[in-house]
Amino acid sequence: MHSEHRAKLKECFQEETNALIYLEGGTVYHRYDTDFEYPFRQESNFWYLTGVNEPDFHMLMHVPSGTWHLFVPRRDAQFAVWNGYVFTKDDYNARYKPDKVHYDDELEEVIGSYKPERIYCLDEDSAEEIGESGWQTDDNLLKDALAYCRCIKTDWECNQLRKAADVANTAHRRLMKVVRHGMKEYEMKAEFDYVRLSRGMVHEPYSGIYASGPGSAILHYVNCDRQLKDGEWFLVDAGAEHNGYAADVTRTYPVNGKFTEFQAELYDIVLNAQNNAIDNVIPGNKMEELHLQASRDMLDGLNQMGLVKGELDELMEKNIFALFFPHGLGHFLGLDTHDVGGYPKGVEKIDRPGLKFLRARRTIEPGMVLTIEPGLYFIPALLKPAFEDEEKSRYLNADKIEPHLHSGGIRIEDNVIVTNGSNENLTNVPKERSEIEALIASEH
Ligand SMILES: [Mn+2]
Repeated sequence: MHSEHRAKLKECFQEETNALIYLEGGTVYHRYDTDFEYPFRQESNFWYLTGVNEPDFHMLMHVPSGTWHLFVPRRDAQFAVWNGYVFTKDDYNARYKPDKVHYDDELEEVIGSYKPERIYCLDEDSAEEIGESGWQTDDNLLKDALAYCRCIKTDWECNQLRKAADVANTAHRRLMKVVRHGMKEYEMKAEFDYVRLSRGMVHEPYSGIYASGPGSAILHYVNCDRQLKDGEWFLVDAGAEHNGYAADVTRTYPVNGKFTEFQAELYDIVLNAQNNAIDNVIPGNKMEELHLQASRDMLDGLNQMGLVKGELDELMEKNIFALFFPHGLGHFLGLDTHDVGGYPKGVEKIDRPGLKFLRARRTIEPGMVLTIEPGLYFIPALLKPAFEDEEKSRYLNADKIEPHLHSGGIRIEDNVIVTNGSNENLTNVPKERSEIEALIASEH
């Protein structure tokens, strides 16, 4: 597993005759100037290459031979008093199976023994530190090389993602069973976290969003304290993390479990766009094409509902979709929720409303893992100025939009592994209206 990752990285530097790769693992963070420790979670690149999820480690890899060295912290007895144990080099050797294990104060000596031509570092800071002894460093290539490797998942990685997805699926189903008006958003979070934690997944891959009513149109809603009200939307964007690998799933449904006619029409527009996009997550297609197609599908739906008006091509050209769908269609998923590899060298972000934040722009290949998450939102901060804008206002039916301006929004998000010619959807949570209504009704 992690040896496979190191072998992939070594391939990227195959022209090198005597180079080293150096990475520093993560450390513990404290809350401001206190002794409150945030739970430790390894830096993703370090975890990817070593499998070590403990603080204060370093690693070196000699490129031509592939020999990898693990540098472990030299702890004193006080550490054991507060943290339980002090492990020896032999303990770490058995646990992580590096080619060589050393204490961290031996780093300089080991580097010196190679007399490397160049040392590849992840960032400027570590390059500066390592370069202090006069070694030539490069902080440019390693990050891109790791992004290139991490973007295509191995079978083992896909299995970790499946396990995270399985727990996220169960937790999302539970929320559909317990949702009812009068509950607080944090009670919904508690239900989700109960499933996640009781399955041993202590880390959240990202701060979940538990948003009702108008909060469902706030893309990074963090409040989590509002009461769920009859007739409103509830949007939950929450996942799980297994061995560092993330699930990232969103569902939106009416708090009372029954879609109104208006909610149903709007919901089906998003669902239809999402299903179309997932069908097109196949090798050879490009993420931006999928994004534009989903935007077009949803604009077409809004046009048929009479919320926007005009000829579809013209509406697209005027970026009217971005008023209702102001984020990217999806992103890579892996050790990071917004995983690396979205922009390979030479591909720039497109400076166009709605596309600017699209995190994954590259041709789809087998082994990539993506989220597909279209959404439609009534965001007063975007729509109100648009009503006043001479150019945009003529494409908007303000009279029909205004009554819904504070009703929130809908997002539906699944996680998809690209396979040869097709894909595997890891998310198995009801998203058809009839399935959602049935599940919500089942426990009431
Ligand atoms: Mn996402």
